[in-house]
Amino acid sequence: MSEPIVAPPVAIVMGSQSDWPTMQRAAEMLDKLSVAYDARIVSAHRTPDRLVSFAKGAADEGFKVIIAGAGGAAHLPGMVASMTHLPVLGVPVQSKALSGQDSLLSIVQMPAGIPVGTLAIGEAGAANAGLMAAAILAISDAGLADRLKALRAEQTAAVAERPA
Ligand code: RP5
Repeated sequence: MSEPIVAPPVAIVMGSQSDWPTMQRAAEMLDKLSVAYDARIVSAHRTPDRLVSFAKGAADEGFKVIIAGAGGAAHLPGMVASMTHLPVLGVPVQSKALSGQDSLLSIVQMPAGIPVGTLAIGEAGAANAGLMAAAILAISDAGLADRLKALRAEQTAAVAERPA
């Protein structure tokens, strides 16, 4: 009997191809932890129909956590969150005009009722979104929890006591 096809638990969506260098940091963290993901470009402004069909169908597709990154007037994470009950982690991509302050404020200031878990601006936020997605999944996956703890221990061991 063939193995059942298991959908990747994490969706990484971003507003533009130009967000990918930032959002790749989330993908790298998930790779390190052997968590499967699907990365897609879904723009709130340029591909609104794609946004609606992705967000409304995400749970049925088998996703468990969504990481959404966008820059500037960054409506993507909030719009996705408005159409799914899945946890949405928002990554403010560093914009050219306002260094990501615009992205941050437009993602973090959600009105009560529709939460977006907002991370830091830029690559650190994307990396932490990957780790946070893994931590959410690790609640019900002991093997992943062990891999997450091992990654933390590795990180701790890599910090020298004194500067070189
Ligand atoms: C947003 O506009 C995207 O998330 C991106 O951060 C920003 C700029 O997009 P491009 O003009 O580079 O496609 O929608």
